[in-house]
Amino acid sequence: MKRVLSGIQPSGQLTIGNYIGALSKFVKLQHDNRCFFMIVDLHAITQPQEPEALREQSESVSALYLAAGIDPSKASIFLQSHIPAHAELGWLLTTLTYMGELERMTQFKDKSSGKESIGVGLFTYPSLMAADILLYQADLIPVGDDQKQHIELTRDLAHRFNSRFGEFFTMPELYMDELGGRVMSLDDASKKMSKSNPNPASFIAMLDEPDVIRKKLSRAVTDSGREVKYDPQNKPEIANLMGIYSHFAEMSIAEIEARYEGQGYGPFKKDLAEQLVAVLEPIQQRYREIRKSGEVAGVLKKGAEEAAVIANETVLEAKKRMGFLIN
Ligand code: AQP
Repeated sequence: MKRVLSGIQPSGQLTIGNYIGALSKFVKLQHDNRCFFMIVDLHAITQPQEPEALREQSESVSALYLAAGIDPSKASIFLQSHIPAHAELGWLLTTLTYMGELERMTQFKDKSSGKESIGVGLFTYPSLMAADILLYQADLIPVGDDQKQHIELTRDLAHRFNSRFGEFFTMPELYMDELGGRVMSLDDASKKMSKSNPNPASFIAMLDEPDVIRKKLSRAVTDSGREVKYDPQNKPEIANLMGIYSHFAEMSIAEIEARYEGQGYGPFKKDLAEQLVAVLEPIQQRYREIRKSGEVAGVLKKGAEEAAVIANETVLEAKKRMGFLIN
């Protein structure tokens, strides 16, 4: 069995970008792999978070994992902060990371651009992410396209550690399917759809009410043409919507083009909204039941107990190899 690890930040309401790029893949992979799915709260605080909002979002994301179909008897679901080994290995790997490597990270450039003061955590967080992955000796990392660079850094750090201290860390591989690499914003197809975008019209949240989904899609920016044709260069907005359609309806791009030939954008956008509602409404229903049941705390406790066994073992061995005295 391969080991699979991934996580999502509780930094806002999960979007369909998070669902396509990450969560829907978690659900698929849990059947044939040993899976660890975190809620990465230590990453979330690299941007300012109100304590009450962080608590609520951490619980909400955990409940959404369950509602989307992650089965806690198959996968370990836990909060990153519940396992101190993440921060510990994170520090060890930070000391092996070069400034130049972090300066090249496009996510850091995007998230820090235009800000007056930039937290050091935002800069060094890729080393913590490397620790998240290496702690579990993970083989496969299901993430969206925006995380590719961070996985490459993780591989470089694993290689650096192994060369200096002896072969130890497993070399992780990025797991991506052909669809769902990167979902773009509904108001600007040059930007990634993000849960922390202050404009709610730029994203569809997994918990948006059906009528809100319909409204947001009807207002999604498109070009002035009317041909539903996949042309990311010249028609990036429609190409983005077609990618979303393809994922939710499980249809190929060619099938979508054929279905909407000669019909214009109106019917396409309407049907897309219904495809989203058909998948998200049952998830929302389950989400409400899970929140009411109070089962999340128990799931997180069990997940952390399972994950801690492996994480503690790994960090102890890494410390031994680096020359720390162990009691
Ligand atoms: N637009 C996207 N398209 C495809 N995949 C995406 N992911 C995020 N946005 C898209 C994937 O979701 C997972 C969790 O992401 P994250 O919460 O750890 O951080 P992020 O990538 O920074 O996501 P957001 O939504 O943009 O959060 P904020 O706004 O808080 O920064 C990752 O696998 C990511 O690739």
